[in-house]
Amino acid sequence: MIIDRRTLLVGTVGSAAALAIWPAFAAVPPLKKKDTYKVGFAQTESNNPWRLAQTASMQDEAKKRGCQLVYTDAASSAAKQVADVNSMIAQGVDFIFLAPREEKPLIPAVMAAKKAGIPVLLIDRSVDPSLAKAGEDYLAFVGSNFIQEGQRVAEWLIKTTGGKGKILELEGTIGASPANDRKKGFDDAIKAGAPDMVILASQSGDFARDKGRQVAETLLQAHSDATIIYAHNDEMALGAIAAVEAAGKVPGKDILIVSIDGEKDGVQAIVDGKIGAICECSPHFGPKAFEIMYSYAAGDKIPPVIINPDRFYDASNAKEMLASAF
Ligand code: GZL
Repeated sequence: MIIDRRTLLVGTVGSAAALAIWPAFAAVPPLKKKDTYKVGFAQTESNNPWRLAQTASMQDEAKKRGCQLVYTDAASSAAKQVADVNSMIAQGVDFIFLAPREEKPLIPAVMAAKKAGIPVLLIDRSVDPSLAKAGEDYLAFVGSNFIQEGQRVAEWLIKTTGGKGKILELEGTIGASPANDRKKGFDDAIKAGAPDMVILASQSGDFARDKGRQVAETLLQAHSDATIIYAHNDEMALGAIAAVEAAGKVPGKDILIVSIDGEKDGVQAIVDGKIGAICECSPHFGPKAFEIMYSYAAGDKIPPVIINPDRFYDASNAKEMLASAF
């Protein structure tokens, strides 16, 4: 009877005999070279166009390559996402694509997959680097440079306003790497490049349109002198437009709004003059994610961090680029 590596590991991991025969994975578990795979994709939620576009991209690529996709939706719960990964392990997937909803709670899922001998590729979001390492605990991170996204939006603002303005910041999901890094990139760039600009308040809208609207309403009431809103994603920026208009102010005139993602409604809002600029964050992960998995199986060295390039939208190009927005 052939006991495959994973069964033995999962079945007897921790016993001296197992460790004697199967050394614990110091590095990322290997992936056998095959034509097709049974892969898991653990999504965070499906409550906005960005997540839906990412999921569609992964499902399309799995279908194109004839891979069986075990898809889960954590419905905005990090705890459920951990359970989802554990269920994929129990189903014996060959490989896991994971977009960790928050940086710390998903560490046990990454480690459980490693212990089970299943390589994990982090797509879009990452985990706390002090708790898990690329190239050791998981294969790699592929996604945008979120710090740079925040910096690019800040630089556009400084240039456009001559370094003047009072900012309200709508943060993404608390504990999520894009929220942490978009805040760091933006706030540090404003501090360093525009001493006269001030961030009046900063609060999470959880990357959601209605929550973003509610938070923007509250902050606008508390800070009637605000002249800028920086939203960590378009959904919250679109919510903020509604809040600005409800406050009897004109978005793009009284309040300059900037954002990140590049969803169709967001780019259209630039065309309509309601949003000033958006740094793109492409959700189209499918082709690259599967290419990395097959390259890994073929024995190629995979870099620990693979950055997706982001385009930038403003009034100079939004109209012509609208068709290519997601
Ligand atoms: C960013 C991604 C974020 C998007 C949001 O890579 O994780 O999650 O910016 C989405 O729109 O909810």
